[in-house]
Amino acid sequence: MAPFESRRSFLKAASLTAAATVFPTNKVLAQAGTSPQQSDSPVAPSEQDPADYTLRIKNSPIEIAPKRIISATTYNGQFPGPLLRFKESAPVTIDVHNETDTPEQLHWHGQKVPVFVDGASEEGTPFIPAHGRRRLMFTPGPAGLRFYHTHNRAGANLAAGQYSGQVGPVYIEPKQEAGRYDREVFLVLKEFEPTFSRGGDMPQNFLPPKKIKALEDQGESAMKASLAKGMPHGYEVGYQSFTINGRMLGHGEPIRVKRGERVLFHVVNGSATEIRSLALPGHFFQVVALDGNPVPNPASVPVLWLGTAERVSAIVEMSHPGVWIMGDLADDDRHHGMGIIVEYAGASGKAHAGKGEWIAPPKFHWDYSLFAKPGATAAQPDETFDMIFEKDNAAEDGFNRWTINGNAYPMSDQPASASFHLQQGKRYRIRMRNASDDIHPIHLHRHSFELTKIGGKPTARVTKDVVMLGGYQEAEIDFVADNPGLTLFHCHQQLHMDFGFMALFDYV
Ligand SMILES: [Cu+2]
Repeated sequence: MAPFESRRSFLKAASLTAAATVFPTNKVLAQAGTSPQQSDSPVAPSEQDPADYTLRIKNSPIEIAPKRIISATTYNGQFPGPLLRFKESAPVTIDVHNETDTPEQLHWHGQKVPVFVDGASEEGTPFIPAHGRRRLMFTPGPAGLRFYHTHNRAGANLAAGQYSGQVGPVYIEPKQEAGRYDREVFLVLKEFEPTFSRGGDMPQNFLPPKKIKALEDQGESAMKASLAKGMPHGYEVGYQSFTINGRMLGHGEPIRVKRGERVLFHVVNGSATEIRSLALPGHFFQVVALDGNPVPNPASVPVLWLGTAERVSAIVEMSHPGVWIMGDLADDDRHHGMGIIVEYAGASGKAHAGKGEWIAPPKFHWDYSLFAKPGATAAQPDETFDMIFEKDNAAEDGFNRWTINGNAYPMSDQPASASFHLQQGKRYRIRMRNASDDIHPIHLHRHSFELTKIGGKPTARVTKDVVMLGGYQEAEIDFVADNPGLTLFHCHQQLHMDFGFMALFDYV
């Protein structure tokens, strides 16, 4: 599949599935069960109207390279799912059909939506029943790059949750675009064919080195004690194949550019578990938005780093003709597909015929504060929550168990109670301390937050919904409680969230 490009080529998902968008049967509606329009009458009038968009969750073959065809649960039989373009504040109706045997949750990541549509069973969003349908109606926002993905727990099932192909980009058109550019290209980064291993090789040294000694001592001694008891290292996940927009490097349509063009890349890390990097030899990325939100200081950087579920919007001025590999810094992952060819018009020579050239960029620390307004945020929190994140090595059937302030979120289907209580309108600060050596991409549902301290440095006006917290590091985020209802807070690494790394906030 070609990279998603420009408004011109955008098709509404509904039109892609027009043949399948037939009048819903009563059977399907009965199974759907839970829609805001449904009361006592089985079919409310608005259920009869066609939806603006239709998504079908189904198991599909996906060709990630010629004759390399994998099986994945997808949206509309494709990977990534269709690009959904919304307008800020213009309500949409979306029918989600689940053609699989498993009840599903579709999460509207990064959007300020009610619990009823957010797509997290922990908050109380109804499941999309197996072989059923839910009609969702909501007002998209805030503007910018968002995405949608499954929010099912996978646990030990590597075919479930975000290990599958249930990831698609969302772009909510702002009233005014950040930065001047000639065209847009959407890139969804995603691995396939996962396997378990003992221990992993997560990149560690790309964040500024700001370890806190006390956290390190605590984490290292817990690990030593576990290993001394004869425990193995907890399971990690690795992958056989790596793709951008569902195609391995060299097997998709190249991004064709012209010298002097300014291309706005919207990059989504759709991985279940991995941190990704992206570089384009000889070029810089001017970062204009993080997680879809414009940054106050659009700095230029040689490499983008994205934790799971993070997004970066960055403008590249095409000033270095050639045929290049835009790819991950990890050689092994790039050799297994994590890259895409960028080809200048008229470029030829030794690097042609679909094979691009790769040059590793200079060493660079990914530091969110580069994009911030210097100094501390002006706003003061009404209340501060302290959180410490800890790993209990291999404690849960060989999986690492994760805790927030000593509590692992229950791994049963039973609803859990909220551990943090919010009052509407108040501003909260979360002071996060990571007593593990892993990097955690921390996500808050249904709210955006301001990054107020990272690597010991006060920051202001970087608005995000996921932030990577480095091993044995600390960070602070502020948010305003302005969207009542149960709200899930979790690490977005599937193996971490599935094994305890979640907490619920409620409004009291
Ligand atoms: Cu984590």
